[in-house]
Order: sequence, then structure tokens, then C-alpha cells
Amino acid sequence: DVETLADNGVEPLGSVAAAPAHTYRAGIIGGGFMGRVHARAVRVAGGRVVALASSSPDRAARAAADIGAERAVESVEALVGADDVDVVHVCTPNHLHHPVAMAAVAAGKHVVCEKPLATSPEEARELVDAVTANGLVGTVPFVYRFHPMVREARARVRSGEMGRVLLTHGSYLQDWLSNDADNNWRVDADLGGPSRAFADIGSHWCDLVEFVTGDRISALSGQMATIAPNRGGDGRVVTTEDMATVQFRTEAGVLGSVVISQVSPGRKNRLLLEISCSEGSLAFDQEQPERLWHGRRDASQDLLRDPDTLSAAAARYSRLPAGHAQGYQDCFDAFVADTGAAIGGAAPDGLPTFEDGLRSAHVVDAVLRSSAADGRWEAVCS
Ligand code: NAI
Ligand code: SOE
Repeated sequence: DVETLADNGVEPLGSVAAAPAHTYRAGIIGGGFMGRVHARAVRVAGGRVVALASSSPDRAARAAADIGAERAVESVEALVGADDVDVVHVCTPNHLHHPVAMAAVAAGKHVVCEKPLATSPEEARELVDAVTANGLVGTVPFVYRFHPMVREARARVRSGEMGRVLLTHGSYLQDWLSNDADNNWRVDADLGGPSRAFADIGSHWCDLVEFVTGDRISALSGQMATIAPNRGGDGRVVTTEDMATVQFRTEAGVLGSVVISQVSPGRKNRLLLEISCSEGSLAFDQEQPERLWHGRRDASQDLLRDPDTLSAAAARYSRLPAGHAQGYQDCFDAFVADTGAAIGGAAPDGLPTFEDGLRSAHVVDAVLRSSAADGRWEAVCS
């Protein structure tokens, strides 16, 4: 009853084609937005969603039926201990990432753990050490890395054709908390962790800028603000931030800044990354993922994803011909396929691992420290 990525008849993503065949029987924990997206990606990669657990047996049963998992299991413990689960996907609120992923590793499972990998660098480090010690694969869905035009930007910067990186800047703006009555588990520090907006979405931006440039943020000055301290009407004061502004410098001495907000009306999921280099500029907007702006002094270009004309790195993640739009789910499909390839022994370029989750936890920690000290410059630990 074991399916493999190679023999199930699903046309593999480019990166998977070369991977050895192996099993990918997923157990998903958490049946919300991400549970559904992960389940689709597992199937596209040729795997099976054999089990699903959620916050109660009832919710698990409903989510399993909705998502199409083969069975619902009554508890997280039962799922991580199930003999027919090869890979545990942790899609729960943030405070559970560390304990659930640790339990999965202890049971000998590979783990895909949602971001933030943990709510502190110490716990993220424990997870890195645990997968390493047990020879398991641990990945974190920093999925914007899988947009072909992000790969194109990376290839252009890394090849040297853009010249020297001079400045990186951008923003990640959302509006789903812009009314004071808007609420979600992410708002509660006990469930979401001490940083909300920055850990939730700033983490993606910082991962992306480091991924594209290959240069790490070494020090930063950040400020956080909470504009709606009484969400939910339960009398509890909200301690997590609605917005953050961060200026930083990198190991290579490049300056940068980013603005993070979950209270910017009209902006749904607008991650904008712009890189100014000596020979030109590049800009990627997550809401226009088929495009990459390449600015030049003489003639700027809005490049459209086209596997026939872009770099091999962008073509590798192009599942569809030019003009047939790819998007968010495609990124997850590629991410899970590459996770499967890694489990099979391959080393897909740019696969975000627990090490990247730890890295992100350090960046978040530096922003929290800096903001608490009124914007004092803080080193990002590594
Ligand atoms: P959600 O609120 O839609 O779903 C959370 C699920 O966890 C629900 O099904 C809930 O019943 C379940 N859950 C709650 N307590 C549980 C418990 N004790 N045991 C088992 N299950 C429990 O949240 P969403 O949007 O799916 O987010 C989940 C995680 O995914 C978060 O950590 C978030 O940061 C991350 N995420 C990542 C994205 C990405 O692009 N990589 C996108 C969206 C979310
Ligand atoms: C909510 O802010 C959210 O779903 C994040 O949790 C995801 O990581 C981001 O990709 C989209 O927005």
C-alpha cells in the first residue's frame, strides 16, 4: 500500500524528477487554512494524506472529511505514533510547533513544521539539534522562495549581473486586523508567541531578502506598535504588535529597511521586496508573482515568467507555460515536492529547513529586544 513519488503517475515537478523514489505518507496536525494547503501539496507531489489530527476528535473528523485525509485520529500523540505516517506536517497555532515537532522527531518522523518554527531561538535550536541527531528531514514552509520569479531574482543577483547589492528594502502589509474588532489566535501571545506581525509575516520577508541576496542581516534597530490593545472584547490587553518598522545592516555592510503591518487597509498579502544594485534594481511583489521588475537607467523591464527565456532556476519551478498564471498553492506544491526529494536523499537547492527556522527565530528575537529597548541597535545572533 505504499505509494512513491516516482510510480504514481503524477508528473513530478522539475526538481523531483531526479529524486530517488521514497514514501511520502503524511499525517497532518491542524485542519485549518494550512492543513488544507499542505494536503493538496502532498497529493500533487504524489504522496498520501493518511491521517489528520486536530484540537479535538470531532474537529479532526470534520477536517479529515473536508480535506480528504484517509482517516481522522483522536489525538496528536496517536498521529505522531502511527506506523503508517512517514512525515508529520505541523499546521497548528504557533505555541504547539515546538512540542508537537519534538514529539514527531522522537517518534522517528520527518517533519514539515509551519513558521515560526518555534516562539524562541532556544526552542528552535532544540528542534534543529533533534532532527540532526536523528538523521531526519525538517523543513519550514518559507514558501515565497518557490515563486519562479523569486528564483529568477536570486539567479540574477547571485550571477553577478546586477553588480553590487547596495540597498534592500520593502514591506509586508496586510489588512485582516485593521478593524479593532478583528481577532484571531495569532493575536494572543500565549498561542502566537511574543511577536505577532513580525514573526508571522516579517519572518517571510527577512527569509526572502537573505535567500535572494545570500547576505545575512547582522544587526538591526526595530520598533513595534500595537494600535488595537483590546481586540476580542474579553478585557485582556493585547501585547503583540500590529506593526513593526526595522532598519538593518548586513554582514556585507548593505543597509536595508522593512515595514510590517497587519493593519493597512486594502493591502491583503502584499510582500514587496526591492533590491537596488549597482547595475540595476529588482522588485518582486507577492501579489503579482508572475512578474519581476528589472529596473535600469536606460530601459526598465517588467519581466513575465516564461520558462523559455528565464534562468534555469526560474524554469525549474515553472510548472505551467508562460501566460498561465502560477501562484501561492504552486509554491507549496513545489516546497512539499522538494521536501519529499530531500527525504529521498536529494539536496534540492533553496529548500528551507529547520536551520532557516532557527535563523528566523534569531531575527525575530533581535527585533523584540530592540523594540523593548526603544529601537537600540541589536546584533542578530547566529
Ligand atoms: P488556522 O487557525 O486556520 O488553523 C489552525 C488549526 O490548528 C485549526 O484546525 C485548529 O483546530 C488546529 N488546532 C488548534 N489547537 C490545536 C491542538 N491543540 N492540537 C491540534 N490542532 C490544533 O491557522 P492557519 O492559518 O492554518 O495557521 C497554522 C500555522 O501555519 C501557523 O503557525 C501559521 O503561522 C502558519 N501559516 C503559514 C503560512 C505560510 O505561508 N507558510 C500561511 C498561513 C499560516
Ligand atoms: C496571516 O498573516 C498569514 O496567513 C501568515 O500566517 C502566513 O505566513 C502568510 O503567508 C500569509 O498570511
